[in-house]
Amino acid sequence: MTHIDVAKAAGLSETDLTGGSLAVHSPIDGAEVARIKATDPAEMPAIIARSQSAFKTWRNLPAPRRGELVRLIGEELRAAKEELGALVTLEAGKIRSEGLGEVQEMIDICDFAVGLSRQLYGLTIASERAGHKMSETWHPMGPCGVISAFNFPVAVWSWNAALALVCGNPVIWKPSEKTPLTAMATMKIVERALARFGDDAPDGLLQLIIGGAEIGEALAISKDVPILSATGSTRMGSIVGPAVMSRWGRPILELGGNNAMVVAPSADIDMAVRAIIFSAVGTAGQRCTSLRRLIVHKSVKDGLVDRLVKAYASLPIGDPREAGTLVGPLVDAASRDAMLRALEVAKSEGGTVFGGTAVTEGVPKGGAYVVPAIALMPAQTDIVKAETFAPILYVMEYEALEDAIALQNNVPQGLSSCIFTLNMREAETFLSAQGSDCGIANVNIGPSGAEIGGAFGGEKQTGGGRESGSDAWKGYMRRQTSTVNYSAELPLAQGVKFDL
Ligand code: UN1
Repeated sequence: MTHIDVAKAAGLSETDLTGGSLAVHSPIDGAEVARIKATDPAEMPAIIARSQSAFKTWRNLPAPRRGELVRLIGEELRAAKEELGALVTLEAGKIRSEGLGEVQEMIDICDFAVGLSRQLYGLTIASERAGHKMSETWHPMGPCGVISAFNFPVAVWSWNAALALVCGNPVIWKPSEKTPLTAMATMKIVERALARFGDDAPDGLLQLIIGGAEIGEALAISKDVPILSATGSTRMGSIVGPAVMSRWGRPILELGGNNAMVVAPSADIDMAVRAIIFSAVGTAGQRCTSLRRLIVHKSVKDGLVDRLVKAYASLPIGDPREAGTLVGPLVDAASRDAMLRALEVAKSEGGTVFGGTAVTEGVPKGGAYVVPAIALMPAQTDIVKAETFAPILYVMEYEALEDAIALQNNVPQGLSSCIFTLNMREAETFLSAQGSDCGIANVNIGPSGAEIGGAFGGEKQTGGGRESGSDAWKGYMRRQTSTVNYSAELPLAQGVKFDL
């Protein structure tokens, strides 16, 4: 199938793919797939106004009815899974199984949100005053902006949109400029669900805007967009977060990760090797949750490194559409160059590097393919503390668990982490208050590939936001505390007397 055929099979028409000024390239071979129309920044006020007006209707619809729309979106996604998954592969360069997995993640969050639509639970609270009732209720907030990154071009939108919708909020989505086609195809799927849902869905409930920083900024500065969920680099978040907060909006930030695995002496090394390979080289190291640092006990380090170096030497690198490929391309040449530069720095900081070269043979021409790298480091140097969005695994050793945990925590980012150990004391210490400081901490599982049922996000430079499961929905609603006095007295709290 040609690139155009893949895009058309996912529902995009000739008109969608041509006549605009924004060129879309496939990381597979660098070929131009489409030239699409970008959103004129001058249209942003009207787009936001449409969202505000949709909010006035949508917030009044009972939440289970709102959930019905999300159920239909999930159904349409199931029907379109193959085609949308193939487009994710084309536009983001993921291998087939990961492209499909991304769509499955969208389906999963839709299922979760449908159930949630009947469970937006509040509280009743014991009042200190006789004849008084206290309660807590959750209300819709208003338009929710979603800025998503190229590496999960559609799933990140769905975690936000599925929750925002059942919570009563319209959504305005700005995907990465590198991956607008998957977003456009997702909107076609959404349109089919909206058509089945009927007239209850207001115009402007789900909107897509395409372009660069300028339109993202319009979302960040508009007081009519009370929630802005942004996924991407710490640099982007450091601009978006303060902009949203300076006008008293609510940012939900999911930024850089620098995820580590501690491998303890008792670890099941066979399992650790498999987990390391998936989490360090899967998605070509371009997940926020990718494994970037291996902190290995001295007693097992040499054996583990030998096995990894051998396994890395036989990684199937190449066209992500081909069965058997495990490592597809990086998103573009700039990403590859950043990886090669980081490895030079690692060497200058005393590192010994295996792999980490550009691949040009046996791969489609025009793509940025690399051999994933292992870098043995003498210490946690500056380059190890930085997130390079590519398959580089820095290896360090430790002797006492305390030191391993200190190393794990001593980076600016705080997304995901894990320990491989069969020792219950070590596992529980890693998960305890004196353990990992990350939003995600796993035992005998790699740091990537989280299920949607848990809250997803992390601390420090990761931004502190939570999306997806658990009670992350509360981030999309406003909390209201109500005290009702059903007595004929007017007692004041804290026993204050104030009688005239
Ligand atoms: C991301 O890279 O932005 O946990 C999200 C994971 C996926 C999500 C990654 N479920 O790896």
